[in-house]
Amino acid sequence: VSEALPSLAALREAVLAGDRRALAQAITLIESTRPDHALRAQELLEALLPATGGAARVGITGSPGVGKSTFIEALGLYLIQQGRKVAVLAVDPSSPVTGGSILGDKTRMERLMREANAFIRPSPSAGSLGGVAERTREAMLLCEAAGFDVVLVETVGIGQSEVAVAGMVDFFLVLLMPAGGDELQGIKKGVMELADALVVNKADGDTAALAETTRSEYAGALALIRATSASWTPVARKASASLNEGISEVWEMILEHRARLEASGELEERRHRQARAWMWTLVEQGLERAFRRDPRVTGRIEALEADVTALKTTPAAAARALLSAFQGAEEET
Ligand SMILES: Nc1nc2c(ncn2[C@@H]2O[C@H](COP(=O)(O)OP(=O)(O)O)[C@@H](O)[C@H]2O)c(=O)[nH]1
Ligand SMILES: [Mg+2]
Repeated sequence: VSEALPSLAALREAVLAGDRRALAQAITLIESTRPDHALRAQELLEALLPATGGAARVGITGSPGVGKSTFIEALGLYLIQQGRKVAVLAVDPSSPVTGGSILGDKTRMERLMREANAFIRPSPSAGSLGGVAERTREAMLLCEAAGFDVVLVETVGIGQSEVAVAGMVDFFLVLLMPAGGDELQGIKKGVMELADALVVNKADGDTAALAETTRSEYAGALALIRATSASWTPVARKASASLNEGISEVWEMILEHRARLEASGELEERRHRQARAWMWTLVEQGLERAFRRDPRVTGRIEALEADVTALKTTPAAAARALLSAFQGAEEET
């Protein structure tokens, strides 16, 4: 953050007024690694908290090439036509080099980018998945404070990022490729269990028939998974993002899910659960940082690790030794 930042009060007002430039600056502030920025960012978030929570939060995942960007652009443009304001965020810890390859790849959502009611932000470029996810979550709150009523969070379907994104949204959608026979391809059971819907994309041209076969296979697979909600059973659909087919239907489905979970109280409960889990994630991260930095711990880590590797002590005994060193230090300070 080289440019001078406006005062917090000014930034807060501008974000609340829906100023996209201010929103971008605010997100830059939360992504900054400077301690003074981190303090200001937290102050800003606190001040904006009452204005958050108003968006439909939708996570979208899928393997590279499945059509996430094309789908998000089609959905975003559709929503803007409906009078919505749409923010697109990304969690992409896989590519620190490009600073968010997800949104920087060949489909850049150029049409969506030109819309006054759209805001697109690539993944933060630095940090662990935990750090990236944390900042995306905060960015989502800022988008809500700026009046965006739909937040689409994109993540690439590799590693643990789906779990992180599913843990910050109201609806988690998995995009899939039309694929043959027994290769219920790519999708891990764990991801399937997170999904509120599976959507087979590219249901067009040569792959139209295959998309339908794939969809019905996934529908069968979903039926074997126990539903996690009393009011919603995950479904398998198909769409063609490039032909703009099935997009409005996907949105109707998301609204239906929303209406049902709102009526049953599950939507509120889901968000409460996510907020509590987020707090504990931060506590755990903070504790681990403090632990690793503690002088009484750091001095002993190397030797204990060596003992564990050489089978001179058990991991449990080594962990106990480190923890009591840490706790002893805590009590004396
Ligand atoms: N036939 C067809 N191609 C699509 C569709 N959606 C995306 N594609 C193409 O698939 C490729 C990858 O799309 P992209 O949106 O960049 O995928 P991402 O990597 O998941 O973001 C591009 O060449 C798109 O034009 C679709 O619905 N039908
Ligand atoms: Mg993409």
